[in-house]
Amino acid sequence: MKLYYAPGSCARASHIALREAGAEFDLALVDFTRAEQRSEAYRAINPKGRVPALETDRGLLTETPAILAWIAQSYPDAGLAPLNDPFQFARLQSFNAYLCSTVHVAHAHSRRGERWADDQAAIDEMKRKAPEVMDSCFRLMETDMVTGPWVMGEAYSVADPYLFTITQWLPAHGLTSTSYPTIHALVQRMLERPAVQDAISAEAG
Ligand SMILES: N[C@@H](CCC(=O)N[C@@H](CS)C(=O)NCC(=O)O)C(=O)O
Repeated sequence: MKLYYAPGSCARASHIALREAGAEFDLALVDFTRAEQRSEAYRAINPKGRVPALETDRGLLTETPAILAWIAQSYPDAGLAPLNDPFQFARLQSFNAYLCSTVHVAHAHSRRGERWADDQAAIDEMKRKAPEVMDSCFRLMETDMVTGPWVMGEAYSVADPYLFTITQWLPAHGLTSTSYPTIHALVQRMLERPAVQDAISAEAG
């Protein structure tokens, strides 16, 4: 297996989950500083031009919630999802879908406005508004979604590395996780986990 990643990107969630699962995999750096994600060579691997992408023996997987669910299902002994409870599994997917489709997209409005507009004024306006939208997403997760101590309650799951990864982006918006106490405590617990420490140091090179 090979995980295509960029340091500190959303690929970190899949990276941590692979380590939690005890999977054997190689890391392949996609260097954003050289725009490698848009290179012909990388697009031949992942036409989306994004990370993460996970090369498996059955083909390429993209989209973080899909990769996380696949890891949890492929390594059931690691206990990374409520695999025997369809309702709880759907709740986990619901949380990860929110991170993917709403929170991550809110974040991208501050850095990748050119995806949605050509007009510089519109791009600037998206950038200006992004911290407000990120804050409202985090307030909603804090009050209505994250049970604590982990996202799903007592059981650690693949939702935790995903939330951890996106929470690391708050300072880019002038925000801090301390404003969301349950999420902040979860981040502190994540930082104590060997899989998280190993992933961070591997990404640092
Ligand atoms: N929906 C995708 C989003 C992937 C994505 O946008 N990844 C970012 C890094 S966090 C990326 O590759 N950006 C490169 C670019 O926009 O050029 C997922 O959740 O996996």
